Amino acid sequence: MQLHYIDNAAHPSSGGRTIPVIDPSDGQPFDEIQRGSAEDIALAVQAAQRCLESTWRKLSAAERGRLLMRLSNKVAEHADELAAIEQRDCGKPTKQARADALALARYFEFYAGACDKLHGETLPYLDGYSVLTWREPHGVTGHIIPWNYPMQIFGRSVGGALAAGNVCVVKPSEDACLSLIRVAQLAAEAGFPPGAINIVTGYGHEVGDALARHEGVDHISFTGSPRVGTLIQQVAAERHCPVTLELGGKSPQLIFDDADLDAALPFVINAIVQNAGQTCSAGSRLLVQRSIYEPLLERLGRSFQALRVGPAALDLDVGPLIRQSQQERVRDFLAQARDARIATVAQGQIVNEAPASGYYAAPTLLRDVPVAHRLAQEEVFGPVLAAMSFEDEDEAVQQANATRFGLVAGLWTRDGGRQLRVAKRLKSGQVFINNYGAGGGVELPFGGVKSSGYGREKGFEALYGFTTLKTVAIRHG
Ligand code: TXE
Repeated sequence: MQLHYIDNAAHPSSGGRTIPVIDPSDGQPFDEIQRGSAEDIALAVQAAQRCLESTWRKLSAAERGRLLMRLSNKVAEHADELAAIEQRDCGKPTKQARADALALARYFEFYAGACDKLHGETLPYLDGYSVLTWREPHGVTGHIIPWNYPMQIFGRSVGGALAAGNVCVVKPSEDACLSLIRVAQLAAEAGFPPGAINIVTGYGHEVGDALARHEGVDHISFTGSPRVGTLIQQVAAERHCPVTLELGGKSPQLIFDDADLDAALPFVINAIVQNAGQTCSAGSRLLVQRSIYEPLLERLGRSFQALRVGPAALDLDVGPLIRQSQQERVRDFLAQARDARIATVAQGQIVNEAPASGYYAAPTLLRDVPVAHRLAQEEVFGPVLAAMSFEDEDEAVQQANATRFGLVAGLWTRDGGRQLRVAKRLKSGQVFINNYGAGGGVELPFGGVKSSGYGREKGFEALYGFTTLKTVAIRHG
């Protein structure tokens, strides 16, 4: 049985209720988490506030950096343990679970080094004045984390917030809490004072909502669905609390006829099957120049057929989806594709070892998906790639921008002028040219435009979002 982690100690929920933890590989419960309440959130916020006043705000930036570095080392030492926890809880194949644990260590390492590089400025002003700016932490930051990459999203948001001098109350997804409870324990072992990192588990509409509403929370970082992002924004607006929102995407991969296809195809496939397509930056739309559309689909189809899906521990190309409702969601999208007579080019194989009760979905390549169809507009959050063709640069850009989202875009062409022309016209927070994701670099600011949200996490840029700027004007007298 897992408990909340508040003030560097395990806490049962005030209501005494729990939620079962299900293994997505077989659909069976294997643990329980606390079903938290607004009271538990209040307790965690008070712990964070006490920490801020008594210790945290008195630490120098360098001391915060040393703590984060110690935590990075702890996470790296426990990478196998954390990966095993994540594998069972989220259904991640071994390679992905391990990559997530190592990415978490890398986030803490990056933000450890960033702590003492964040500074304000002095500004030229009237004679007789000196004007300076201070970058100050918001105070208590609230972090609402989804289930697709718990460790990575914790690393990028909590890592940045702590580096900037905030203390954190974290509400992980009810579908994926276990690794983050363990990370909070490791933080205590690394020397983080009680109250710096607090974890309260439970349902979004109960604990997440209470966190977003709590007057003592000074900033909210949310990653999740556009629907809940809107709710958070509304709740936060009532008390003018700043928010950072990352709400997913329908990211295009544009392939022009001069592209290096040998290089492109592994990226195109990985971008939609990684984590079973449950990735905010999944490359879920494939836009191909008409002259190479047919041969490319044929090649890609063969690769899709070879993809194997099965239980996380088998470490195949694709693991299960997180829960039954996500599996139903993917099936529903595919049923709509059939109804609209959208043709399937190829599907991967669910291997025999997969128990019938796990939440599996075969990777699916669809062709000629109309731009206005839901499959080209909405996030499936499963391994479903929607292909369509374009004639020229203008049509490519128009199709790429024709959704409400704008998180990431991939662009494949050898033409240097076209690389920059098209990249400038794409409405998205990141553009990858002749690659996709750049290896996930923690240094690279990440976030969207339009319904993909706003604000940036990752990289140094995140620290500006986790601080507020104070202007201090001194008259010399
Ligand atoms: O997300 P939710 P769900 C997308 C993806 C997926 C869909 C639904 O398309 O298929 O959203 O997933 C908490 N107040 N993404 O339903 O509900 C919740 O407990 C405060 C994209 O799982 O948005 C969890 O911790 N918090 C995405 C977190 O919000 C609330 C990642 C996300 O869950 C809340 C996940 C409330 N009223 C899903 N209701 C990405 N951008 O990567 C829920 N939560």
